[in-house]
Amino acid sequence: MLIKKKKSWHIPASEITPEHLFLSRRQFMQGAAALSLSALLAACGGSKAAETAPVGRAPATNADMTPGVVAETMDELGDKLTSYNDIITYNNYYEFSTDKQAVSRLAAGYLTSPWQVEVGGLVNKPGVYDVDDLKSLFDQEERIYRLRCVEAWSMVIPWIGFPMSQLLELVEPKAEAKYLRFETVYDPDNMPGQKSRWYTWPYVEGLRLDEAMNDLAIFATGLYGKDLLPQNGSPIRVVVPWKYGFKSIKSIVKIELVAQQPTSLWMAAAPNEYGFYANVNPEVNHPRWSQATERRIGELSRRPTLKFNGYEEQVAHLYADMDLRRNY
Ligand SMILES: Nc1nc2c(c(=O)[nH]1)N[C@H]1C(S)=C(S)[C@@H](COP(=O)(O)O)O[C@H]1N2
Ligand SMILES: [Mo]
Repeated sequence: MLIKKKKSWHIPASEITPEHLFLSRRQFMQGAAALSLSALLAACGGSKAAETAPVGRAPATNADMTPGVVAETMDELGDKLTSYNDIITYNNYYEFSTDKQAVSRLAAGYLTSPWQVEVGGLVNKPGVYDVDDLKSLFDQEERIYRLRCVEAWSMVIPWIGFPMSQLLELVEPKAEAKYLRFETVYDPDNMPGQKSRWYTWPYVEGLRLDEAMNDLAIFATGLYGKDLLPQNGSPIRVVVPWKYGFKSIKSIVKIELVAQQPTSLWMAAAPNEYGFYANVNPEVNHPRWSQATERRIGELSRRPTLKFNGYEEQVAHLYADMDLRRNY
């Protein structure tokens, strides 16, 4: 008898609740207004990010689909690594597409070298860093983390990167600095999704400074023993594993230390659905679906979602005096 195995990336459409299917007419109108404003801004010379980052794309080549060498095959809970193929072909990256299975193709050949990251705002030592220099300045470590998307699917990914705290110590945040604000590259000519009027580009995310100083928070430059591919946020991205995946912002060009809580792209798009903290929490449902369980990519049955995505011991103290229902 021939048993036809479902492809591991196949997920019945009924299980997926895309983050993007929510915009009301009012938000659509705001989006339209934002578009005409950004068109005006572009006419005035474009964004700073577009000037500091390389833009363009190389002819798409056959990307190497073989993983590199990893030190471990499981996370600390005994969950096995998601396959390299799933990690590089099932992606949320709205700058390229809202279709997870189209992102890797559309991002293929996107040029991410050389690449600079500007670190500024409320710091004593602002600077512009070449990603290659960051990689030699700080030891690169492997960190096996669970990634839990707010859409209720998850993966286990062996990242390569360095703790955020190391870069922060280098730039010396001032006493007034309370938050970090991250920005993804703005490059609509090469990122077709950025032509969409539904979102306020560039993608922005933020963390509280003490969250960023936590040892779990890293800047990732690789996974599965190799440099990141464009679809995973090459050449450098944030990874904060106790928060929903959307906090782990890809392909960053700017990090600013600020006094006020930044407004992320998702907070601007749907403030009633996405808050600043976005800590993984099975007890607080998304307004449109349950967060109690999740589907691990490559597995068939669902599993319970863990508070703080299983990192409670390391991070719960950061939120000791907070109401996690109000601060969602
Ligand atoms: N700039 C940017 N960063 C982003 C996103 C995005 O659309 N744009 N999607 C987020 C979401 S919703 C998730 S779940 C993760 C997915 O990361 P992965 O594709 O590397 O698994 O990236 C996050 N970072
Ligand atoms: Mo996500």
